Amino acid sequence: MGRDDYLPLFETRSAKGRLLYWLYAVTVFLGVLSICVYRVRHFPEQELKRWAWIGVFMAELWYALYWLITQSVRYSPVYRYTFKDRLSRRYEEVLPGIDIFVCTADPVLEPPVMVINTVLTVMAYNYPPEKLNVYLSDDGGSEVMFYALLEASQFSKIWLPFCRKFKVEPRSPGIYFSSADEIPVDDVIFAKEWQTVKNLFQEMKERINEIMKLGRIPDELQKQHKGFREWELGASKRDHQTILEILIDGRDSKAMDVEGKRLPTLIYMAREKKPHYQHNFKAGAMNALIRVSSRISNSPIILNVDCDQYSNNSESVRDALCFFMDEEMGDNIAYVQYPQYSNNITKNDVYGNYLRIIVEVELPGADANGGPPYIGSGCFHRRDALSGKKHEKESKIDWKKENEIRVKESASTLEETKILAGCSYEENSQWGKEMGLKYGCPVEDILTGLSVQCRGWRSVFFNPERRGFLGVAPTSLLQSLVQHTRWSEGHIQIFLSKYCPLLYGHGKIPLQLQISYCCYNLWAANCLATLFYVIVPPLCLLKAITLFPQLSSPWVLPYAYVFLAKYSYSLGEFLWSGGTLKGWYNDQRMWLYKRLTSHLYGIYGTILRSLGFSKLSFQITSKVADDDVSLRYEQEIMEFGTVSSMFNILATIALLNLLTFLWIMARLIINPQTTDLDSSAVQIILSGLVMVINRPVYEGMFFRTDKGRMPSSITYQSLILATFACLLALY
Ligand SMILES: *[C@@H]1O[C@H](CO)[C@@H](O)[C@H](O)[C@H]1NC(C)=O
Ligand SMILES: CC(=O)N[C@H]1CO[C@H](CO)[C@@H](O)[C@@H]1O
Repeated sequence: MGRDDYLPLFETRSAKGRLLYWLYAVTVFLGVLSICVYRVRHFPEQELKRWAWIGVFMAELWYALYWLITQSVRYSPVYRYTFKDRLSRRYEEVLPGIDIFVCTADPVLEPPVMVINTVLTVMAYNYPPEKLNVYLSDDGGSEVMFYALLEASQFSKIWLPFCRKFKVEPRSPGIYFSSADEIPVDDVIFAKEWQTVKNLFQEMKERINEIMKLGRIPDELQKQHKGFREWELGASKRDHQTILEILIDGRDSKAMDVEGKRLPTLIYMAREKKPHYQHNFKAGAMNALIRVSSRISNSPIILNVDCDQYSNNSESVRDALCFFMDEEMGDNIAYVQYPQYSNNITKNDVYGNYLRIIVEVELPGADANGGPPYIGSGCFHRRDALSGKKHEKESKIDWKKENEIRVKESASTLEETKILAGCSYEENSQWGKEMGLKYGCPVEDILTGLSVQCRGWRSVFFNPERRGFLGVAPTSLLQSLVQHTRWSEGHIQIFLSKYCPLLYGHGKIPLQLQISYCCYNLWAANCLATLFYVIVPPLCLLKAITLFPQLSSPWVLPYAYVFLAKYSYSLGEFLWSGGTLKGWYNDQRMWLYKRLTSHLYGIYGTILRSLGFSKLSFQITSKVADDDVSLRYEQEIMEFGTVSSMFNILATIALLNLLTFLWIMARLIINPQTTDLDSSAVQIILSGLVMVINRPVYEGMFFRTDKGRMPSSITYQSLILATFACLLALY
């Protein structure tokens, strides 16, 4: 036992600059109050104006409330740091086993080569290999995926020693070899091996892609493994029995790499699928994995990653263990959530995919309040917590004993284990309710995290400088908006269900944490206020109805202050967390667009569902893009290109503001007396801002000629609609 027995394994630091924050928060709050006073004291007489006034006032009240809610994740963010050297000094001999779940669902949208790259990165963690168990769940039930994994199991015997010997990073062969194209010259041995491994990888990749094109496995390859027999017997994507194959058995001391070192366990699983059975998407796959792994390796810690989220840091397992194994504070930690980054983000991030403020500001804020939500991927779990166990105080874990007990519990045959992944296994059980991931919600991960926290656990957000996991971001506007639609729909459903954090969490988790959840749960609720704010003031402008204070009146000051303070603070936050000015402008635009489309559709979907019209469906975001689209993505040109009602909304609003603005300008030039500039100034500025933010839409409609421009049918429809609305307002 060393001197540092009682030094903690991780450290928590609070953010600085709190005085400035409070100054901002309090003054903005006062500004908002003054705006309310103005709205009440200047309540208009005239009928039409009164309705518009009430609408604007409601929108402003909503914004104020939502702004207050979002302060819950701002006032005291915390940042975590780990001490891996202390971990290995104290616990190297008793490090727990780790079960790693990789989920894939479609071999076309999620190409096998990408999936095995991810698998190889998690096999190559800097961790005792016999303690790593990697499970690939293939909901696509694809023979090609199985073949690819078989190839990966062979390749790992070369790749793992290569990584170990030369400290290769990142440990995804695809990324590693594509980012370092040239042969390293300074080290002859390295250069030689580098070239050999690269060639082997290249050949493997070509073999897999060849088979992918062919669509089936040639007979001579089928002899390589008995697993292929399942497909010979007629397994198809929607109808097959459980396929469970151990490709590398790490418990077997004969499973060795080319240097005679042990290998991690590698398992392929396609849970049973039958038509007419509800499969519950990824949550169903995860629950099957939890059960199956409990009979094979039964490790106390589970990591789950999406198949596109490769590990960019071979130390991530050790980092996570610093939290779970900390003597003081580790016992009540249920999961350690890493942020989801993408390696496809361009400099100014046109589609705001980085979600910079959420990742860098809000999740650390939620961490301080009791723990971040579980966001579905890149998350280390304590098996017990995920399976449904309550947190018990004073439950110290003896990691050495823990490992032994678990190994005993897990002894079953493969045939017995397969039953656990059957379609009917969950009938009349608590799986999907109290055990495992919850079912029935498009964001089942959030709901699961919430219920884990409500069972007395906390969670931790860990965002190391070198990213833990990197995925693929959507590369077109529509993909991004559709992805966000699913999220916002799921969130609002949670809010409206019995799982609403304010009710479900009442008395179980801190109030601040309940409110933190509401920031996201109420995303969709923003759409009405925003729609009102970008449509009604310009129409009122045409009708000469003024909704804001005159420029010369002192009441304009609170508006100006709240506006400037809020946006400067937001810009400050963005730049502080490493963004660019243009990135901020793009991010603001994306939030506006999400509110106008994704959130609206989210609400609409929720209403339909509550009336019983539509069933839950789950769209997988494609991880492949056309060359054309990719090129524009890299040049940060906004991609429209397809016909979608979402674009109709965006284009109509952009045109409406443009037409109003032009009309007013024309009137001011031709006949200045008819317009009261002083009273309408704020509305004119508002329309001007909407135009500034919509620049890419105007370009897409009128100036671009490439394939990603706005489809002309949408331009015409929106033009007609916007003109009609203006005429209606004028006469
Ligand atoms: C990924 O890892 C490499 C080193 O292996 C590092 O240079 C790079 O910055 C990491 N990427 C991110 C986004 O952190
Ligand atoms: C879908 C897509 O555009 N993927 C790209 C992500 O970024 C990598 C490397 O930057 C590209 O190779 C992929 O084509």
